[in-house]
Amino acid sequence: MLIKKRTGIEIPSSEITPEHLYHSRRQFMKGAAALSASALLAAACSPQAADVPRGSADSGDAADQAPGEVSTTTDELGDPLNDYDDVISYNNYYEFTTDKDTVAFMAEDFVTSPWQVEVGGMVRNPGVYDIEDLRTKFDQEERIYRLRCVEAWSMVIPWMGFPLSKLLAEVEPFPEATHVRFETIYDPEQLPGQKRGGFKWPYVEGLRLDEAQHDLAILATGLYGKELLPQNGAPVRLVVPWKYGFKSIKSIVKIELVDYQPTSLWMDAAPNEYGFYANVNPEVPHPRWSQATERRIGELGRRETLKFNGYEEQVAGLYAGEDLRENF
Ligand SMILES: Nc1nc2c(c(=O)[nH]1)N[C@H]1C(S)=C(S)[C@@H](COP(=O)(O)O)O[C@H]1N2
Ligand SMILES: [Mo]
Repeated sequence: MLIKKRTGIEIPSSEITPEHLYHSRRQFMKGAAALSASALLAAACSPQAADVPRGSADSGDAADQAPGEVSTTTDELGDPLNDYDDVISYNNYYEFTTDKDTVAFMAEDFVTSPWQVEVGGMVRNPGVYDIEDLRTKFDQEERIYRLRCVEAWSMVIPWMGFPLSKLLAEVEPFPEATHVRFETIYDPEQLPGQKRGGFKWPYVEGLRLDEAQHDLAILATGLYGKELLPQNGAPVRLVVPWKYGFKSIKSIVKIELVDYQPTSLWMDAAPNEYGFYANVNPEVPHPRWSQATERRIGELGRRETLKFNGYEEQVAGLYAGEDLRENF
């Protein structure tokens, strides 16, 4: 993984890019949005979008959003970053809708300020953190990560954020704490999906404490050098790149240290399909589909899925001696 340390507030790219380049980039993005291979792919792969190419309707808004600065164009494996437009317009966020192409539109007016995150449970120093505290207290770093959805699509995303371990160190977990439990905001008026049955809202996720303390696990506050947009989990979301995307819970309001394995929303909804660990593993199929390959958004054809999503060297030690089929 590439880590570039950055401190302080990011300047919007519109202020640091010469005016004419900024506008020509916007023009380019608008043209590209209508024609990109990923738009065609998305149209081909999602029935709802089949007869309405993206770029014609709501992704006009997406194309108006110019990305900020990033330090590189690829991840550490040489895979190109996904286009900003794809990252902000193809999303899973069931609190809005299950239609990935419509989340961005539905989430447009989601209120992310003021915002507080309560950190507590089995800790010496519980506290309520204002989103601004999280942005300024902890150095924001760029982290280029692959995101592999359990549905077998993936992207490469340049996040901005900080290691969760830094926040945990500050609150000082008691020795009895074994796991970390995360909760998304519960607000059915703003999140219409929470009025639907079938899921136990709010969205809940969890990590073992040693997983949560691993340097690769971050709390993200931005991507492509800009603050997160609502569809990507603004104002703060978890990113755990070696696990399936559903572990990376969005729009967090509560982080709790506990002494039990939390039951996530997905474990509760379908325990035989979604386990607590959800480590990316091409050898363990989902009960309804293979996990051996994936579709990288923006590419034709499929790629082999990598064990632990390509982060095996860094994280395999967390699971030494464990049965990865049993702990799926
Ligand atoms: N609260 C909440 N968090 C969530 C989800 C969700 O529906 N609700 N979807 C998850 C899934 S399945 C994926 S793949 C990622 C997608 O993140 P992205 O839209 O920023 O790419 O968010 C995860 N976090
Ligand atoms: Mo996902």
